[in-house]
Amino acid sequence: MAELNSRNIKLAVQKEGRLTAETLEFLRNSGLQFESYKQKLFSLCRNFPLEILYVRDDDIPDYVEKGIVDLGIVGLNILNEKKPKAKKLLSLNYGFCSLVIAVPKESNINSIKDLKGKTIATSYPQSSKDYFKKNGISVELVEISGSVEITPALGIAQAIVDLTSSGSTMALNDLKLLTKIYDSESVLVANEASLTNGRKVLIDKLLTRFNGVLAAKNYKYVMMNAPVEILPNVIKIVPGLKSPTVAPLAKKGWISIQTVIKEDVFWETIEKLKEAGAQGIIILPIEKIII
Ligand code: PRT
Ligand code: ZN
Repeated sequence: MAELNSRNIKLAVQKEGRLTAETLEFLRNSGLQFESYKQKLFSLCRNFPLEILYVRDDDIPDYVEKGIVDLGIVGLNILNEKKPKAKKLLSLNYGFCSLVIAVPKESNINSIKDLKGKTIATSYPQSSKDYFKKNGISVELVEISGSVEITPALGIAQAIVDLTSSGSTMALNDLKLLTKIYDSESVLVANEASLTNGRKVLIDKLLTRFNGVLAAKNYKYVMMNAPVEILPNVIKIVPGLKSPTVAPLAKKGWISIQTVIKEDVFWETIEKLKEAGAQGIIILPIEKIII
């Protein structure tokens, strides 16, 4: 069992919020074993020298920059806002949202140029400042810590800059989207010194696991039976991550083909394989791919 000591690497994750469940699931899918009941202060992994610290998401960039932790998992939005001196290592493919500018549906603000001189409420002052500066539009920013969506109705602001994912909160507050500032998802970020000192070996081991889980999400494993003469055709249809495995079947002139197919072309590839004469196609999820 791993021990609590200074040789462990430390990873900060959100204690309680939108990213917590998916982050813990991602870590467990990476083969890390730990207890997280009520995520007290930290967990010690049973099978890897890793401590997981549970903190407010806003504190993660600072902890990573200062080396209180070696790694952090946090929304890209928080990194864009806090701009820590730290290295982004991976995008983790969950926690998707966008930072947007929205205005009341009835508003006569129709383009970002119409925002000139207007008051804009946001919890993302730095991202907003950067955006308006880049676009040469001077606005009055009001920093609000929560419920930014209701500020136009309260007469506090004429527009807002806020996160959205489904868009339903905007719709409920009679707001319409004016433009998007950036897209965000959950990311893995590292302390710069931890990437050059003795901890790098452990970080690289974790990265292999994380990349394995991420790559597996993009592929499916497929087994099929086919007449031997269509094999060249099958190889053309399946742009393989690796060369397909081919084995003879008891039925004369027939083979079994096993391969992987990329998620984004999956169904069109399956259709082409069927048209080419493949039969009995079996599709399996992949747990990890180590390249
Ligand atoms: O307590 P702590 O400080 O750790 O958490 P928090 O309350 O600051 O953050 P939390 O848990 O709300 O969000 C954590 C992270 O989730 C954010 O930093 C983003 O990276 C990500 N994320 C993904 C979102 C959303 N989707 C999202 N929809 N963060 C916030 N929202 C808000 C949105 O602004 C709106 O108010 O959720 C509401 C519902 O959104 P719609 O568009 O689905 O209606
Ligand atoms: Zn927060």
